[in-house]
Amino acid sequence: SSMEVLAMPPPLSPPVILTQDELKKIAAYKAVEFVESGMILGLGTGSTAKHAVDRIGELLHLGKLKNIVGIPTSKKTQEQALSLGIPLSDLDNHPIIDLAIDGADEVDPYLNLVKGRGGSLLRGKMVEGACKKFVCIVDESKLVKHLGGSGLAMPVEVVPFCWKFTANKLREMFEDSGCVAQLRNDCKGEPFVTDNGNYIVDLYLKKEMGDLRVSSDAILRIAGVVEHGMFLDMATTVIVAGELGITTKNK
Ligand code: ABF
Repeated sequence: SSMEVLAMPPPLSPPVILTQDELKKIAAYKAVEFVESGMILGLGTGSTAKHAVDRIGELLHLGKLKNIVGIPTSKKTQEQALSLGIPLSDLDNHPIIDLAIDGADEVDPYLNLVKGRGGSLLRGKMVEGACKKFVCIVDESKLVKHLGGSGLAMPVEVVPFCWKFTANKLREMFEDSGCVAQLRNDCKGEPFVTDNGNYIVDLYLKKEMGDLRVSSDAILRIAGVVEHGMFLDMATTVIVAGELGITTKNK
């Protein structure tokens, strides 16, 4: 019997699927291209910003960057930067920062952000508020049409003193949006404590919030509130890494 030899189709190169962490790293490395020697740099927090801080440490060691001063946005980033040998200082000594690079949980079309789902927001808001340029780095999963409409938490940092009272004021404020206000717990079921010794109340809304500026101001008027995770009109650039490439959005 004869054997039929079938022509094999040419091998297809497998599609390159990047993991979410690889996308975060791509956005982070792109942002570090904005860093120049001699800059005072705000160092962000979270799994995306971590790649940027690693990269800055690497460029310092390679001698490609010189005379950088880092201003960390959390204790965790402070530890990371110290372990990388990045010289550090603070806002008291450097009230004006050249550039900050940090992640976010949500980014709307106007470059407004939600931050703090990872637990850090107050130090970041102080540092990023003092920056000439704030480059936010995200993978495309963070893009939303409206902040707070994703069904995920809108974090509010509150003083521990009578936090239930404060949480209830917040819930009442957004009652029309079907708000649930929940104290954030750590992995042991104890209240999560921020770098500043405060608690976080996560707001879950069934409908997106109305005017963001009005909501922001109203939240900040509640006495027990320290700060919230909406970063309105702060990012000057957002770098988005997606399956189809990198997009840079400028204000
Ligand atoms: C911090 O990192 C927080 O403000 C924000 O919640 C988070 C984003 O984390 P990741 O990059 O890990 O998604 O800046």
